[in-house]
Amino acid sequence: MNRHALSLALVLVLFTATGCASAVRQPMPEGKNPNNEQEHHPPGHMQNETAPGATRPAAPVELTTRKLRNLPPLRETDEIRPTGKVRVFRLEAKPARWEVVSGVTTDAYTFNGTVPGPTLRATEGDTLRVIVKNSLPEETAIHWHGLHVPNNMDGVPSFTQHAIKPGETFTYEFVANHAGTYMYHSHFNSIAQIDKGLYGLLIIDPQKPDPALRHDREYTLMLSGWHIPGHAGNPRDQQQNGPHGRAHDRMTGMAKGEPGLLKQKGDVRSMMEQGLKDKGQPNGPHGGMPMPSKRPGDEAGSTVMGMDYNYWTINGKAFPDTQPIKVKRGELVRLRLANISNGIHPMHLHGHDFRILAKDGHPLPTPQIANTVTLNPGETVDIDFLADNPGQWLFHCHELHHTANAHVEPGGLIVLVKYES
Ligand SMILES: [Cu+2]
Repeated sequence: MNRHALSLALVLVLFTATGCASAVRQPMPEGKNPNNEQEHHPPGHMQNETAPGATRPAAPVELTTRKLRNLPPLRETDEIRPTGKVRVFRLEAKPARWEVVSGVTTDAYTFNGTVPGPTLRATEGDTLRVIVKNSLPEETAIHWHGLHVPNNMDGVPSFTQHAIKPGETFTYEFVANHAGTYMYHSHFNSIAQIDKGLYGLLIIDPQKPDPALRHDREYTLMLSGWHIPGHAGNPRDQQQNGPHGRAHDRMTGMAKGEPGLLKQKGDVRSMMEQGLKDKGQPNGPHGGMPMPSKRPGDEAGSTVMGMDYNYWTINGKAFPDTQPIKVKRGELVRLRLANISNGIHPMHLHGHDFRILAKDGHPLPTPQIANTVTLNPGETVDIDFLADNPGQWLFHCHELHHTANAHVEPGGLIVLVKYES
């Protein structure tokens, strides 16, 4: 190929490429329209929205993200001075009936009759004295999740203390040593006791809060999972039926009136219970994993299989019974999230971005801007958002099996962000 032929070929290639680009109306960089023709823009493009004859360009839109970035981060305290204040709390671990959603009530283990238990709150440097009475039919103990307590206050029977026997009282005492969002929960027969409701939030406020970072409102959201006997829809049923099998049919309403479905789910449960007894069997439902033997909590209707959830709750309630997050336009809203379940929850906020301020109580020096934050089991996360987009928005787990009640959508881990006028 001679030089002229090469040039021609190159021009043809360029022409063809330009022609293609025009045909599909790909956006061109500013000032680089080789054909000098009027550019086409898809509907909604800024240039098409300028009214004919208008001379004043529209004011730039200030992005929420920018506003969030301009806010100061949370600060970690360098030094805690004891305040000399003793904050006394009384917790009674006791059985109670708990309604996770209207019409669905289960046998729960509670602190003071509620799930979660009362939120314990103190300031850095305060002494926390928590008097725990065990009114359960079995032993228990409380672990202070995320706190640096003396070893004998850590609440792990056989390692740091004797379990608190039924009818006994035990007093925990320690200094609230760093600000943040933490949890307390049972650390005995843990899967059964936690999944029945033995947990709560523990919030420690800084001694010297940053006056430049003031939140107008604050909400706590504790995420938990439940296995409620007699209700369909645990993950193993789904595995048994396949991802688009009977469980899915029930979710989409295709299997309405189908006989035998619940019976089959009951059969699956029997198989699972048999599997528990046959511990270590290679082809059992636990793949040969050694399973703990039956424990006292099992008799009360719970199982020791933590992933056997069919209900998910925020502060003890499944959607639509979750309490809405009420905000007013212009407010800076702080949410403290804690995941006490054995599931992973990517929590997603509609219509807004938020800052991830702190993880496991610790402030992030540069808060991350996001609209989804994932909480692994045992994690706490603090986020804040600017309420600048009025309406009624969802804040929900994006593991969509967690936004259903016994496989019926919508339910579970959904909460509404509601603007008040
Ligand atoms: Cu989830």
